[in-house]
Amino acid sequence: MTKLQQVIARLKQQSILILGAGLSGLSCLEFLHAHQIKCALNDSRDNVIDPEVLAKKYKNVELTLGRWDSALIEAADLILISPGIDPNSPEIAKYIGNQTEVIGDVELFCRFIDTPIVAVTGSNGKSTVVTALAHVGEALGKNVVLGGNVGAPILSQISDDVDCYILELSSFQLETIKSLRAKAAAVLNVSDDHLDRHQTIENYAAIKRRIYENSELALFNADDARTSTVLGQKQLTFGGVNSTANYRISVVEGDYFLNVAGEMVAPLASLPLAGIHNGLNYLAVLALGNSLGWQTSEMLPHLQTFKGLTHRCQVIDSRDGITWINDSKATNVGATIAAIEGIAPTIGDKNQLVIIAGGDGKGADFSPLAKLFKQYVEQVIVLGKDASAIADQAKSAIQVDSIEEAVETANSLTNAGDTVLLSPACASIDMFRNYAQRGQLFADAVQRLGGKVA
Ligand code: UMA
Ligand code: ADP
Repeated sequence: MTKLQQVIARLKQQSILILGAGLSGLSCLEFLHAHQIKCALNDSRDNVIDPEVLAKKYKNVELTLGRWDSALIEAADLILISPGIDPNSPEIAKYIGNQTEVIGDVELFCRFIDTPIVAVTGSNGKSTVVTALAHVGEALGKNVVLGGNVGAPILSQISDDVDCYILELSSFQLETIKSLRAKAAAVLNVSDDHLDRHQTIENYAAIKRRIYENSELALFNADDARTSTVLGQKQLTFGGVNSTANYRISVVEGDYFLNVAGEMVAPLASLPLAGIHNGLNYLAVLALGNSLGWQTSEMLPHLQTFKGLTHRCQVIDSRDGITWINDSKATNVGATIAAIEGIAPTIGDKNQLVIIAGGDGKGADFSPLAKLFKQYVEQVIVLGKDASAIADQAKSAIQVDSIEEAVETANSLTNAGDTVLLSPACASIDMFRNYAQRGQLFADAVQRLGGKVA
């Protein structure tokens, strides 16, 4: 019997409930359906899926929408829970029996996959690192499959002859992980995020470090103690200019270089993604690629052709001489700090940096922003649920009600040569569908301005 056959045989004996009818819940449903395994599906919200369409495609699925179904939860042997649903939330936890197993789609995947897996987590940089690694792998002719938190649920990505699965994992997915045995695993960094769910940063960091359990190689950030592990596997580090990491940034005659085991392999300025934080991302890609047997020298040309992801410090085309930067994916304080530190030194002394921030802070502490606002930022424009908590970090701030008003206000405060940075330090859900919609509306508003200089 293969591992997959064993997993399926076991699933067929269980009463299975999928919680959440989003991307991961539906990928679980599709997987079970493809293997003729019965299950129930429960989503506490209405209108997330059309029950008739679902019933046509998946016969015999018991479906409850609009409320948590306590009877289904109590009856389940196995709950496949979506990452966005907290298994510890009282309205669910009280119905989950002691014998019931609660896992996510990624844990199910790891129970039967023997193909090498590279797994990456961290508060920031995950999507950039895994997408760049997949880009490099493809360019080297490898059959790499990218999935997980980056967008495509991994159960819907399974295919034949895969050389390597590259998984981006969130703390929510790692919360229910037991069977991951990664060829290489990395925690890129840990800063305040999702504390509304994980309560303390220590708890959040410990969940992230579960990625290292049973991994062949642990790659961690030499400058961030919360990423390091004491498990017994092979360890490698990456880090910034003051570190002695295996993969580090070095300064030679004022220029920054990627340094791999003492060798300067590329000047940072020769690569497309700006900022020291992206230098660290490049180092992580090289280290993870090396762990798969890819040579640094063959990977480097393909880092050149990776142009980065939208909504991450992306410069928007504009005709007004102002540099408008869309960093809508900065959904936590750490990302905004990296953006300000990366961008501020590139702005001439005579030019101003204006920042637009705010949204749902998810319980984060914004005080680390105060020093950077003081040092680098001329104007702070705030919006959303935690607008005033961010305004408190600045000497003065202007509160607005919409992203369009934020852009107009920034436009009225700036001139050619200045930079306006949307880097919210917050999630977008209080005002937008997601960070991508927030970034797109920002870019659209900038385009509509027309331009101060033609
Ligand atoms: N739901 C309820 N009740 C609740 C909360 C949610 O019923 O109280 C239901 C919703 O109605 C919805 C479903 O659960 O139908 C959504 O489940 P979900 O929030 O887990 O979202 P998915 O669509 O399954 O997407 C998830 C990840 N979402 C989250 O972790 C919140 C996606 O990461 C991931 O790309 C996808 O699985 C595929 O693996 C997104 C994300 O925001 C990008 N991640 C967070 C982040 O990056 O910070 C962790
Ligand atoms: P994630 O998938 O972890 O959210 P992304 O690559 O999507 O990471 O980037 C999210 C945000 O973090 C963006 O604002 C980006 O500019 C910033 N960022 C990217 N890499 C790093 C890093 N290594 N350290 C801090 N911030 C980063």
